[in-house]
Amino acid sequence: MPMKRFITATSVLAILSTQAVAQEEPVVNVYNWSDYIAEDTIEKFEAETGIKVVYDVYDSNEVLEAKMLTGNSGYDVVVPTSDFLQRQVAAGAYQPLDKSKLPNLVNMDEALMANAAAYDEGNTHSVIYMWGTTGIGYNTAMIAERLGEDYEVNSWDLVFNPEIAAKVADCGISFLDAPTEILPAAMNYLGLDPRSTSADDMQAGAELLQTVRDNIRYFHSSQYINDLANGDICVSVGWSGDIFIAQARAAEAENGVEIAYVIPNEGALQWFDLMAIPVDAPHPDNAHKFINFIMDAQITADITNYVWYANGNAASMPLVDEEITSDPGIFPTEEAKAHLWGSKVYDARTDRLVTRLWTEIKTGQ
Ligand code: SPD
Repeated sequence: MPMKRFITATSVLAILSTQAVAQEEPVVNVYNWSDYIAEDTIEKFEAETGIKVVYDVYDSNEVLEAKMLTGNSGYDVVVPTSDFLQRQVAAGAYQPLDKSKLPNLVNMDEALMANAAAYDEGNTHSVIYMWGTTGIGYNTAMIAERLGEDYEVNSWDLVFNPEIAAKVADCGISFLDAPTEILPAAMNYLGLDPRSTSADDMQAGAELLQTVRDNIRYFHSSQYINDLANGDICVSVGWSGDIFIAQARAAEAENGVEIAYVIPNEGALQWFDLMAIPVDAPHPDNAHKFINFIMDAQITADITNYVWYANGNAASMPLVDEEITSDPGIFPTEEAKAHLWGSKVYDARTDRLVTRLWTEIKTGQ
């Protein structure tokens, strides 16, 4: 996506100082991923601070990025993923955090924050919200029916090997509508560097995806949670916590559907979602209060316990359910970690190529 907006340091200061003197109304506008917060987080923040939260959701970094690069989104806190954050920071979309207003920063895991600093030097503009992997969720019974009881789901073969994918296509395969995640996974499956930006490598990944295209029922980044939980689809390339939410919803519904999540042996993308404050946020002080509140150990633990995503808050870990901390799909083993790759930031040329390839894949051209 082209950078539509470049904001100078002087204009940033001008915006910030105008906001600093203005009295803020007791409102904070938060824009976060869908299915990504505990049931009572907002209620607790409002009760503790008297600040009303206006909460909107999205399921795509591209949608968020379009708003951030256009400006005047009206949001005070947003939650971009690492690679998208990096280029939005470069475009001047976020204001530096005032760390004196974030005493709960001491709760954060230093090693994870150091990893996140690769995308935002010195963690100047952002704090980790949650992190996860992009792997495969599947309906254990439906896959066993089609591939045999002994078939172990541990490889991208399930979705990228055309013969295997064809055998499970009838019960429904979904892919995230996230080109910067699916294309690298396909490249990795072919033995190429998933972080490569070579046009040839990307073309090869796209060609692989075209060979399985007819087996994919849809590309969507949130619908799969309920569809998996209801048994309406049987395989999703999706985000770790979302698959576990599907698992929990099925268990709650007592509908006999059993869902599992796997980080394939060939490896998977590991990403961070980070809280940041748009440069033109109308309520930056309230935004800092909201971010600080989220970094409270109990609040973050409540979120992880509800959405089944790992967090970057060391102080919260003793408060996270053991069922979650011991699950290798949420906290990967050392062996699995060795095969994870981090998000790669694309320049405008690569971004245009990815967008074109993705459109061709989705439309089957
Ligand atoms: N339902 C919450 C999904 C959060 C996904 N974050 C996006 C990660 C992109 N790599």
